[in-house]
Parts: sequence; C-alpha cells; structure tokens
Amino acid sequence: GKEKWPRGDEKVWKEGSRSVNTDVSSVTKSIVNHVQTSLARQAYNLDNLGAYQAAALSVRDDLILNWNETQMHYTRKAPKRAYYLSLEFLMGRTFDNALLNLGLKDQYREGVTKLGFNMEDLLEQERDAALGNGGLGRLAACYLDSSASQELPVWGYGLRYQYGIFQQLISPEGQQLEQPDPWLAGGENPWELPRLDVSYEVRFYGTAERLPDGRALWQGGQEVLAVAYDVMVPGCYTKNTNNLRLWESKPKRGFDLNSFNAGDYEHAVESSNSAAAITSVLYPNDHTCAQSSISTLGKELRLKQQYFWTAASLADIVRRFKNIGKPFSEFPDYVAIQLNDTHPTLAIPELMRILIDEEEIPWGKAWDIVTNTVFYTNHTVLPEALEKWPVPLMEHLLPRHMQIIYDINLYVVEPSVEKKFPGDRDRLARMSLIEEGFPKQVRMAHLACIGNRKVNGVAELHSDLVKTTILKDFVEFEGQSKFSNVTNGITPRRWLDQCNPELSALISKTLKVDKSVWLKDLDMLKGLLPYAEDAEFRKEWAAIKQRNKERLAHHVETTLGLTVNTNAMFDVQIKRLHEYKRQTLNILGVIHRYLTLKQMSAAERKKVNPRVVFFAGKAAPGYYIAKLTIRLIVNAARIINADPDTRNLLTVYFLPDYSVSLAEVLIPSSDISQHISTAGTEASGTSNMKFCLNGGLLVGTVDGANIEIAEAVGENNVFFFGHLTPAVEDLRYQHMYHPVPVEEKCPALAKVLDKISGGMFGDGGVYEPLLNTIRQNDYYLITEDFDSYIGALEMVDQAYLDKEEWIKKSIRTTANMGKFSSDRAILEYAESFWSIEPVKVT
Ligand code: Z2T
Repeated sequence: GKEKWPRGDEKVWKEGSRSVNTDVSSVTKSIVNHVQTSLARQAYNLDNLGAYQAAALSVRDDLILNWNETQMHYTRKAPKRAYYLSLEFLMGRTFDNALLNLGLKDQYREGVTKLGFNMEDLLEQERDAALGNGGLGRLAACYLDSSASQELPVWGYGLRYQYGIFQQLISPEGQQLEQPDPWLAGGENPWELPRLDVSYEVRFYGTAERLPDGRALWQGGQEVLAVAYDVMVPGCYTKNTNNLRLWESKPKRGFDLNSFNAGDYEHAVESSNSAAAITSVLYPNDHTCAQSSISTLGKELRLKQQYFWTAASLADIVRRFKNIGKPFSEFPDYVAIQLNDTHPTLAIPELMRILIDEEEIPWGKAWDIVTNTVFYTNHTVLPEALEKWPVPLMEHLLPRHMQIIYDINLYVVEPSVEKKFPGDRDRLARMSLIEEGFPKQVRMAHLACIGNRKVNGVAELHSDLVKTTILKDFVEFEGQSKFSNVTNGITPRRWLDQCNPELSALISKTLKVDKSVWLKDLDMLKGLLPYAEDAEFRKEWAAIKQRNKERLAHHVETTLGLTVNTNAMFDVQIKRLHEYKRQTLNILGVIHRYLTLKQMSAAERKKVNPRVVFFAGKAAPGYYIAKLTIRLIVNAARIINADPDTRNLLTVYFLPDYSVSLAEVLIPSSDISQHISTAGTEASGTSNMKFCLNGGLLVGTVDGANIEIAEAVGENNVFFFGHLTPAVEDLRYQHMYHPVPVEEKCPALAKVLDKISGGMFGDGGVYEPLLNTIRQNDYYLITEDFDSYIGALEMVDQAYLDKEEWIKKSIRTTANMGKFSSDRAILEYAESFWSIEPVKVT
C-alpha cells in the first residue's frame, strides 16, 4: 500500500524542524544547549576544550542539515557522480573552515565572546585530522573543498585510520623521534557521522576456482567488515555539503566462537585483532613503495589496507548505481572513479570481479565498462616510488584478483602489443603487468594505465615526463590522447581566507567585491595589479605581512620558548624531508652564509640584511639520510644561533611536528620560500602555490609547478637557479663514469663540507654518510647546482634592498595566482575527464 509521508501530523513535523542558525542569539542558545546536554556540563565547569566541543557540536548540527539535503538531492536527481579514491586525506582542522564556508565566522566569534571565551583559543583546541603524508593527501583535501564549493556531485573514499601521520619529536641531539598520533582519543569527533548501518563484508585469502562459464568461485579465507564513517565537506557559500566516506575495519563476529569453545582463546582474539588492525595506522612512507621499505608482515598489511578500502568503496558505488535501476552497460554514464596514484589500482580487477562473477557480465563487456569508468593520476616519476606487489603475496591474499590480472595480460596486453609491434618481445616484457624476477611482481602503474580511460600527471613538465619516461611504451601503444595534464591547485578558502584573514579582508576592500565572489573566481585577483603602484596600498600590504611574521614569532615563542627576530627576512622551506627535495642544499647554503658572515668586518656586516631561516618537515621513520639531514639542521642551528658575531643577521629554526595547522601560520609570514628539487623530480609541488598566493616570493629550480607559477607571475618575480631537466641525466652519467672531486667542481661547497666533517657542528663523523652522498655519486646534483643556488640567494638579498619594489613583486605575485585555485583544477577533471556537471542544492 501507499505510505503516508510524513507519518503523523505534518504541522508538528514542520514546527519541530530547524534550520541553520544564522544569528548570534540562536548560535549562543545552541552552544549552551550542547554544554548542558551533549556534554553534560555547566557554565561553571567549562574550560576551553569543553567550549570548543560545544561550539563544534553546534556547527555540526548546521552541517548535518545541509549534508542531508545535499545527499537527498543527489539521490533524487541521480546525476553522474565522480568518486575520488585516495588512501590519504590530509584534512587538518575543520571548525574554522566550516564556519568560513558557512559564512558564520562573525556570528560564532560574537557568540563565543558573549559566553566568555576567546575564539582563537577555541580554534586551537582542535586536533588536526592528519590522515596523510604530504602533498598527495593535502591535494585530495583541497579537491574535496573545491568539489563542494563548485557544487559538483563528488564523494571521497578513504580509510579511517586510528592513528594519523606520526607526531615528530626532536631530541636535544637533533634526532627525530616518532610518536603515535591517536587523533580520535579525545572522544567524539564532531565532524563525522558513524554509519554503523552501512557496512560490507570484505574477503581475504581462500581459494578461487574457475567455472566453465568464465566466472570463478572465490571462497573461504578471512572475512572482515567495513563500516562507514561519513565526514561532512561543506562547500563555500553554498548549501552543497559533500561526503567523504572513510571505512573502518571490524571483525565480522566479535570472536570466532568455535575456537573459543575449544579453549583456543588466544587464537580467537588474534583473528579479531587482525581485522581491527587493517585500519589502525597510516603508512608514513611518502616516496617509497611498501614493497621496498617494510617487513613482510607490514607489506601484507599494506596490501590488505588497499584491497579492504577499494572493495568496500566499489561495493558501495555499485550498490548506489543499482538503486538507479539502469543496466550495467550504462555504468560509465553514472560513475567516474579517479584513482589517486596507484594505491587503489585493485579497483580495476575488483570491478572486473564484481561484473564477471557477481553480475554475470561477459569478460569483454566488463572490460569495456571498467576502462570507461576509471581514471588514473600519477604523482611521481621517481622509480623507487612505483608500486610493485610480489605475485606470491597477491596469489595468497587475493587469488581471484591475481587470476584476473593474468587474464588482462593474456587477453589485452599480449595480443594487442603483438598485433601492433609483431615480434617485439623486449617491448612485451617491458609492458607486461608482471615483472619477471624472484619473486615475480605485479606492476601497479601498468595495470592502472592499461585499465582506464585517461592518465594524467600533475603539472605540465611532470605530465610530459610521464609520457617520455615511465609510461613511454604505453604512449606508443595507445596514442597521445589518453595521456594529459591537470596542473594541481590549492583551495583559496583555507590557503588565503582562513590562514591570512587580514590579507583576505584587504583584497575584498580593494577589489570592492565580497569574498564570497572572488574566493570562487580567483582570477579576480588580477584586479589587484594596478594597486601595486599605489603607495598607500603597498603600506597596508607590507603591514599585514609584518603582523603575520609577528604572529609566527609569537607562536614559536609560546610553543618552543624561542625569540624570533621579526625585522629579518623570513625564508621558509617546509615539506617532507627527502634527498630529491634537497633540504641539504638549503642547510649547506645556510652554513656557507654563516662562514661568509664570519669573515666579514663589522662594517661590512652592517650592510647585510638579517635573515631567519625556517625548516619544518617529517622524515619517513626508516629513511636514514633524511633523518641525518634533520640532525645537521638542528645542530647547525644551535651553533649559528648562539654566535654573538652573527646572530642578529642569521638564525635558523627547525620547527618540530610540521602539520597543516603549522603551515597555516608559517605560509602567510614568508618573504621567500624554497622549492629547490633537482629538476625533473618534484611532480608539481603545491606549497609553492600557497606561499605565492600569500605574497611570498619563490626561490626555486625549473621544476614541477614552479615553471607554471613563473609563467603566471612573471620570471622577474621569481628567483630561479640550477640545471634544467634535460641536463640532469647527462650530469648523472658523468658523475658515474667521470667523477670530479667536490674541491674541483665547487670549492665553496667543499669548504662547507670540510667544516662539517671537521666538527664545527659537533662530531663530524656522524654526518659522513650524508656528506658522502654528495661526495660520491651526488645523485641529486648538489655539487652541480650549489653555485647558482648561492647566486640566486644573493639576487634575493639585492632585490630586498629596494623595499618598495619588493612589495610590488609581492602584490603582483598574489594578483597572478588565480590559475592555481583547486576550483580550476577540479573543473578540468569534471569537464574533460568525468563529464559531470554541477548539481546545485536549493
Ligand atoms: C606525495 O605527496 C606525492 C607524490 C607521491 O608519489 C607520493 C606522495 Cl605521498 C607516489 C606528491 C608529489 O611529490 C608532489 O610533487 C605533488 O605536488 C603532490 O604529490 C600532489 O600531486
């Protein structure tokens, strides 16, 4: 029969329903309500943490209303949707961002003040959601913000790790120590909705038996449950609030009662632990695949994570598609799946498995569906980062998927390569999904590349390199048109409005445009260009930079107890520690500067512009050389900062435990930032965009997105140095076969290395392994770029002498950064890959 909706009296429902709190008095009412009921506390025993929790719960209520409406609306309209599968989402804090996107910051500030609290103190109470390593995970977070803000029907899928990226401690000797990050331990996370009703069973191990009809029966093994947690992602100045679905693993039954009855309690608990372990921790390696960096057991767990997450996500996507009631031939008209790197590549054989074994679709048709649905983004061309999984492990853990991968090789790769390049057995071996060896390995990038509709890199140069290096054979095989570029972007909401509110306000005032408009149409920043000539405007611009420096200094003072010279130029390099990113080049440059200062007369020193150099970043726990670099930075800083001859002119800080929230304080304060990777190694970089958007000037190599930033802001507003990508290969070859000692190649650098070896910064022997990477084959070309690097920093000093001209450069930089909004990037994905359109919630 026909059900009446709503049940009961419609008027009563209407009266009971609430809408988003938009005025101060309803905000305070809601906060007080949450204090009294949700928290079971009262005014007299409320601290900052409690006040934050109550305010957050109040914002959560608002988000839920919009989120619910959005999801209902998408379901009713049934548009084509896109799904962003990423093993990492580096979200940072949510409270401030949600308030800004909802346009309620002022109301909450006033309300919180009326209740006797300080908004800034409350914001500081929130822990970062640090479910990512670095650029790749933060990019995913920016793309979610832009999808919601552009009203696109996009969902993210990821894992709900109990522990995010480790917390970094630095010992007095400069050693990195890792501590767990139990980010959920504080109690309820107000930004997620546990969906215990949404769950799927995921199988591991067991046997796969081929049936005569082409299907297979995969049985036995271990089954675990994937439970959904939905994180609300509000768009900026829109009702659209998208969803990020994170999976948590649970044992299918609390205990295996059979073994429990048999008295084997330990075994029963163990299998329940092993299910829970799957989503317990984020792997902290950023540019090494699990294959080469972790133990056999750790390897298996990482592969389990990858399959657990892709299987649950695909089951969910397929279920949602089936609810529309269309035939599977139309799957690609309703679903686009973006693979964030090769981590979710198992989505390809998993979707094949679902279509063939469960939906009984013939192999060829299934392959058509898969290759029209899936898209793959590559994020690095560094060979050590390319994922490969041992065939024996795959066969053991995922027997059915291994069959499907062999089938793809047999039915797709081999015949078509043979047809196009008859008899070219070398090419076939190069392109095969399986790499020969002991053991054989599955090449995930090849699988990702063959099983999809489009492959893209993340900046122009990088996308070219993908085509000419790691996937060259596939371009020759499939043609250019499958391969393209989407240059990365960053969300101007967090990376300008939220982290630099004064600059945001000045921009709105100057453009005479409300930020709700220009934040979603970032090319409007161009309107600032004429104001570079306006002395009054320049004064305001410079004053904001100065206050941002003081804000950082205050932060360093309160957290580390160190005093920072805010009259100095702020020079910042913050990113994961890696040899290719060359923090080593930076610290060697700093030491060179120190030695030069020491040799100067007092009169000469008077002419030097003071500089404060900031470093921050985490090293992968097993990355010995990267950790040694931190140690050198910390110990060099200790000596240099203590030297009375120079400390007014040069100080160095390594800020521990780099995070999204720390970046939000550092970035707006920088005069220059360093992006100095060996040419051809940094796929894009995204912090370079954040600094420039906030009016910091870029010191960098001709690499990744640096190149496009220079094109946009003008070469005269950046400081470039170093060899270009085409030279790198030749130089490395020379280093291998015609080595030249550092003393000959670069005497200035040799002197710096000698001082370190000689013990200027403590026991020199400690640093030998690091110094030897430079003295020996110098893979990342420090000796080749050192002189031009020092030259670039001298240009910076020169340019900084003319303050007014410097500020003009800063203004012009910000004004020309519109291209780097993640709105532009996500719209490129939406239009040219996914074919999805905005669905506005009204
Ligand atoms: C990562 O952050 C990046 C690439 C990776 O390759 C892995 C991780 Cl964790 C597997 C970075 C790139 O290094 C950086 O250049 C780029 O801007 C970022 O991804 C987003 O594309």
